[in-house]
Amino acid sequence: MEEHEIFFQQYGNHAYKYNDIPDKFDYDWVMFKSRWPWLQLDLDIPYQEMYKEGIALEHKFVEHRWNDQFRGYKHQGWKSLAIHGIDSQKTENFHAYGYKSQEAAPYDWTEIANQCPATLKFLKLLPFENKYRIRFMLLEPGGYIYPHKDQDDFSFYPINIALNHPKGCKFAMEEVGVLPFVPGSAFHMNLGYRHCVINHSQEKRLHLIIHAAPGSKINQHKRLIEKSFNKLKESKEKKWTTFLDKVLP
Ligand SMILES: O=C(O)CCC(=O)C(=O)O
Ligand SMILES: [Fe+2]
Repeated sequence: MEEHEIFFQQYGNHAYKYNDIPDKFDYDWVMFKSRWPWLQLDLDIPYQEMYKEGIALEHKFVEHRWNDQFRGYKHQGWKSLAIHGIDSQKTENFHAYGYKSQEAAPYDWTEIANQCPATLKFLKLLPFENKYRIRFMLLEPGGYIYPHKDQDDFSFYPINIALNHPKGCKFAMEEVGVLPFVPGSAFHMNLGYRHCVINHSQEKRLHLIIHAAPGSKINQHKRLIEKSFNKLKESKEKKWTTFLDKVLP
């Protein structure tokens, strides 16, 4: 069996339960100390339009992290196209193109941005002053991404949005379980956990991944995280009361 198959045998049926939601919201705790694997964001996303815009540009997508194949870190059918970046087809991080830091790389809207008006409008409304890489990520039918992690700490960083999410497509984290992606859902991701993706469907899977920092929009970002935190709390409480209604006379 290959590594992604072993990974899904282990974690493919696990669900994650938040057992440690504090009563009071604390932005720094949620973002940097909670070690939560993901936080679903309370955002309205015109994902159907965004999907159409991304998939219309399919001919421009490039094989993502092709060189990793030689570092024992395998994937298949993983493609990408940047709407904000160094160039639409430079889909790797700044190191790969000789830049010393995120800030030193000449990130900007790429030439595909004006072909994606709904996506662009949505991205401009987000609470991020500093935008780095923002990419459409495609996973072909039968495609997979081997288990790997992308950071050494356990804080939230990129946002991953499902523009579609065919049945049979799964994104799982080690020791944690499967992310509850449905089309249009968005998660702040904690990629300190090893993770792995498979597309066991006949359809292409299209997500959007955003690397950005709030900068001067920190207060708006805090509000978004607080709203999302409250939603999470409400959904836990709702589950609990539904459970009590069932077990109590
Ligand atoms: O969903 C994807 O295409 C990327 C998965 C992944 O490895 C990541 O988000 O870091
Ligand atoms: Fe990753």
